[in-house]
Amino acid sequence: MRNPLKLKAPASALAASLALLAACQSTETKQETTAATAPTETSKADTAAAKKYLSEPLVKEIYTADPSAHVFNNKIYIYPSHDIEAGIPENDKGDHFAMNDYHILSMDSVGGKITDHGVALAVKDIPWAGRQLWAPDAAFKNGTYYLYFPVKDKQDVFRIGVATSKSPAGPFEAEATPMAGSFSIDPAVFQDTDGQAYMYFGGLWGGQLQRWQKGAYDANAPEKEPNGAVPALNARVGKLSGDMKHFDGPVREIQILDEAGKPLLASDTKRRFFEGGWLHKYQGKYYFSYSTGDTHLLVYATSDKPTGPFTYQGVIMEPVQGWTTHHSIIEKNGKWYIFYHDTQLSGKTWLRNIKVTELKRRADGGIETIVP
Ligand code: FUB
Repeated sequence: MRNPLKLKAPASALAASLALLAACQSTETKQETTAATAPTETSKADTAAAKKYLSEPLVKEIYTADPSAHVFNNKIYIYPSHDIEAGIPENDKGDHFAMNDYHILSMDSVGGKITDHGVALAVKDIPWAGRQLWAPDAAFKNGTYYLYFPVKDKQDVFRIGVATSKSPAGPFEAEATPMAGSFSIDPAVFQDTDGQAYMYFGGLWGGQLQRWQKGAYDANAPEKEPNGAVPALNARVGKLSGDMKHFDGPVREIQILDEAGKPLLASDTKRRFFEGGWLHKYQGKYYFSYSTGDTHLLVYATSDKPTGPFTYQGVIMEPVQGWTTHHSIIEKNGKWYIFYHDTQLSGKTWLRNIKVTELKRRADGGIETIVP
């Protein structure tokens, strides 16, 4: 079960969550806040507990998760999920992650003032959507910004939609239908140096990836992935068309291999793909990083090609507080950063807060493990 009690929340953080709850539901207008804001009563009370965390939440006025960060126009834009208290009991399908809209955040540099640009897209404005706006991503091409979002359709099947805007901060207007051939969750779009864009996506359990093993949605498939000494189910990758709104050709399952060149097995739960994929390029190599889900790690694998096969390399981040772990990686002014989330503010796994810290590499390009 996606159990929030895996790691205990500090008592002061739990108290803070009650005080914050009302404010968290209502931030419809543009707001400005600061990463290291003047201390409020809540944050003062939190100081002692916060010391046990590597980084502080980037925003405290709303709950945010699944941060996809990008540098557009020399600013950092963050495309997170907007967590809310929906009052839905927890289950392995993630019904309690019942988000309704997105807020886009921006800052000039890490540590700078954060701007919350208000609601950028809401479920009610997506013609085909049913419920649960999960982890989004964004891209820019030829004067247009693209927001990619997973949401369940009216049949309760996750699909990936695309919405456009002339501003990186939105508001975004959704296309009338989901992307043809899309399914599951957690889209991450990577644009290679030759201009070609790729979308990586997929997530197990509540993300429904295990329901697509036969090429079409299987409503009778188990709620979890196959287990044991069988190849693990993997993320999908598809080339995007020139207009960034369609897949250009077939979507394929990527391969993640062990050190002996064999596919990772489903039983290898500390290394196999679960959800939250991200692709970045460093010194000509492609780094595919992802969450291992029920073992709560962020790990990575590398390849000489954007579509893989990828070879498993190691752990980027040890478990955070909370069940889910999700990240993105960007470079700004020669430094690399990882955006991630935990549940410092609320102690509840479905009410998360985004954070950022520096990503450091070894001389061979390997990523140093972060203890959050
Ligand atoms: O936020 C809902 C889901 O939780 C995301 O899609 C997953 O990656 C996990 O973070």
